Amino acid sequence: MEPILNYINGEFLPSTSGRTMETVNPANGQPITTLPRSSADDVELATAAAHEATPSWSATTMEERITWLHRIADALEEEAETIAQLESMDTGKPISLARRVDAARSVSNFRFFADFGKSHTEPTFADHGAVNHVHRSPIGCVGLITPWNLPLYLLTWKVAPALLMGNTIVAKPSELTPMTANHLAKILTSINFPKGVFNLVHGLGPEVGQAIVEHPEIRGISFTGGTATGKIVAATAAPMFKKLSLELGGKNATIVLDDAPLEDVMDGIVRASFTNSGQVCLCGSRVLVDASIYDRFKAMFVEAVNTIRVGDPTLEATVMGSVISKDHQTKVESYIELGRQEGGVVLTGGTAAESPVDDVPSEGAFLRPTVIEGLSYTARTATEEIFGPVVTLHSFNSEQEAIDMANATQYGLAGSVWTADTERGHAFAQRMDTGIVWVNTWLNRDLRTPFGGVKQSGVGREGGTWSLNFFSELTNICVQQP
Ligand code: TXE
Repeated sequence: MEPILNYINGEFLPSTSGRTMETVNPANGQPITTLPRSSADDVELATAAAHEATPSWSATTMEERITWLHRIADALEEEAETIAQLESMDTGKPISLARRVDAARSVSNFRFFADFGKSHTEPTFADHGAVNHVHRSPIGCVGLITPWNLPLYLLTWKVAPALLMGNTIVAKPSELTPMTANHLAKILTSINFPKGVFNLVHGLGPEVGQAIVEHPEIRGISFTGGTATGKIVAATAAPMFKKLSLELGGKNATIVLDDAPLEDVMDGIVRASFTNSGQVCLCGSRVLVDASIYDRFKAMFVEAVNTIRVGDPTLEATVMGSVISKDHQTKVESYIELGRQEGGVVLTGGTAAESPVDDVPSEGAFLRPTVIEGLSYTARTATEEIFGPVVTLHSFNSEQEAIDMANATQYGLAGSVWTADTERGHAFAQRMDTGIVWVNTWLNRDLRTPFGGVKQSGVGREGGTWSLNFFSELTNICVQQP
C-alpha cells in the first residue's frame, strides 16, 4: 500500500528528516506500509499551519461548522467499508467489529456533535437588574493524542467537538495504527475542507506526542491512552496551565448479583469481557459473582466463552481476531503466567503455545479468551490492567463485599452490574467508585452523557456538553441596563 504521510496544511508530506517506520498487520505479521517517524520539527510545521488557519476557522459561524461536520459524516459513511477494512488490517480486529463499531461510530461522532451543536443553547442568568450571558469561544489550537485499540472511533470522538467549537487541530494517532487517521485526512482533502484546520503528525509518542504536549501554541490536550503515559502528559502540560482531558486505563468489574437471570445476561457479560480481544478500556476484566450462584455461573460462562470464534479477522464469522501486536501478546501471556504464580487456575484459554488458535499464521498475535479463577481480588493479575482477552473470576458473600472488591483497584473507569431488580442495580451502581456503570447492559453509549474515569483512569469528562466545555473557553458577560 502507498506510504502514509503527515497531513500538514492540507498537504501530504514526509517527515522533515525523511525517517520512516513500518506498520504491521498483527494478524499475519506482514508489513502493511510505512509511516513518517516525525519529530518536533514536524510538530512545529503542523502547529504553524494550525496557527495560520485559526483566525479564519474560528471566525466561522456555528452553522457553517455544523454543515462541515455533516459533510465529513457523509463522506465517512460513503467510505465506511474501506475504513472498516483498513481498521481491521491495522489492528487485527474482526471485520464485523470494525464495521459495526469503529466505522459506524466514526460517522456517528460527527453526526452527533453536529446535531448537538444545533440544539445546544447557552444559559443566561438574570438577577438584580443584570443579565449574565455565557459566551463560548474556541481554545485555539488543540492537540489530540489517541491509542491503538479504537483508532478512528477515538480520534473522531475528539475531532468532531474540537472542530464544532472552532478549534484547529494537531493530531497524533498511535504509531501502531495510522491507517484510518490517514484516510480521514484523505476524506477532508476530497471535500475541500479548509487547509491547516486539521493536521496529522505520525510517529512515536515520546518524540511526536511529547512535542505536541510541550508546544506553547497548543493550548489544550485531549489524551486517550495508558495511565503511565497519562502521567507523563500531565506532568508536561500542568506547569504550562494547558486544558487537559485524560482518558486512561481501567480494570473494570462485572458484578453478577444473586438474582441475575443468567440465561438472559450471559451474552452481555461475555461481550463485556472479550470484545476487541479485551482491548477496550471499558471491558470488564474482573467478574465478581455472588457465591450462591458461582458454580452455575462459572459453568455457563466458560461454556459461552468457548463458543467464541477466534481466527482470521477477514472472515465474516470471526468474533475475535488477533491482539494488536506480538509484543502485546507476550505481555498478555506474562499475566496469564503471573495468574498461575499467584495461585490462579486457568479454566479455559491460556498462552498461544498451550491453547493455539486454528488456521491462522504463526506470525499472527492470536490468543484464545482466557478465564482464571481462584485468585485473591488483591492479586496483581486481578488489579493491574492486562488489556487483553483475560478475565479473572471471583465470588463474594455480600453486596458490601462486592463493592469493596470492585473498588479495590487504582482504577475507576467503568463497571457493570447484572440483576433482575434494576432499582437494586441502580442503588448498587451509586456505590461504585467509577465514572461509568452499566446495569444489565454494556457499552450502551448515549453520546450526550459524561464519559471518563476517576483515580488512575483519568481526569475530566468528554461527551455532550462536557466535550463542548472542554473544547471551548467560557466568558461570562454581565449586562446591566444603564
Ligand atoms: O497507550 P499509550 P496505547 C488505554 C488502555 C491501554 C492503552 C493502550 O488502558 O493501557 O490505552 O493504548 C502516545 N507523550 N486506553 O498502548 O502507550 C502514543 O504514541 C505524548 C484507555 O496506545 O499510552 C499513542 O498515540 N504522547 C482509553 C498514545 O500516546 C505519548 C481507551 C497512547 O499511547 C507519549 C483506550 C508521550 N510521552 C485505551 N508516549 C479510555 N480510557 O477511554 C506515548 N504517547
